[in-house]
Amino acid sequence: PKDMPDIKNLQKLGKLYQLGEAGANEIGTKLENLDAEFQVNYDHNPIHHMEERMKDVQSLAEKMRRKGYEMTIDNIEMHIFDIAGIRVITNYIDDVYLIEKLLVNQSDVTLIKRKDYIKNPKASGYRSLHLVVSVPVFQSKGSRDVNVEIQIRTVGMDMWASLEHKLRYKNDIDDKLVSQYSNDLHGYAEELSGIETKMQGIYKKLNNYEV
Ligand code: 0O2
Repeated sequence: PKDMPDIKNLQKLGKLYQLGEAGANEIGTKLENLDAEFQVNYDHNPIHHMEERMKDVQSLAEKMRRKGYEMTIDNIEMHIFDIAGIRVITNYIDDVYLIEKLLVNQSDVTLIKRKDYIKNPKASGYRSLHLVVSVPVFQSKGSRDVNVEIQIRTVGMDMWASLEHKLRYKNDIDDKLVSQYSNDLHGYAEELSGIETKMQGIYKKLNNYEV
């Protein structure tokens, strides 16, 4: 495609992806360490599991087009914060904010951007806490601050987002059905949120911990 970078820029893009991946690894290790410490000290695992992903170049190009920027390395560095992403799936809702607090309080982590779609869900019903943090990555020629996007959400929110994502990208079913399912899913997001809050209440009574 004509908006894809040329060979020289492709090499620069490769370097950007390598840096991004290193940043995501740094954050991933921090999160694993936090979860392990919680298990030992509080007999509680805030993290259910994590998924790391690098944005594929096609969807990077689409996002640049959507935002109206020419596909240059400078523009990508300046305007795209989610080349490297980590999705953190937590067991309970409070764990989302616990993970945020413990990560952002670390002296080498800087919060760049925060969108709380749990307090303010999207029109679709989508819930998740989105953070962009910057973390230093040590390279042969010194340290570079790298942006990593972190999506933190519960098991229920994740289950919902996967199904809704599938519906969003399915174009072989009729519009009426899509709008009915979207409507149903909007309601289910609220029901799930209610159930997760109630289950968290029981869990907290059974497993008392103070941080
Ligand atoms: P991919 O391939 O996962 O990246 P910004 O990045 O803040 O400049 P953007 O992209 O509008 O602007 O950010 P937003 O809306 O905060 O977050 C985008 C990502 O959140 C999406 O990634 C999805 O992973 C997720 N998301 C946001 N809204 C919804 C929703 O209604 N339903 C579902 N299932 N997921 C959602 P991308 O960009 O789609 O793809």
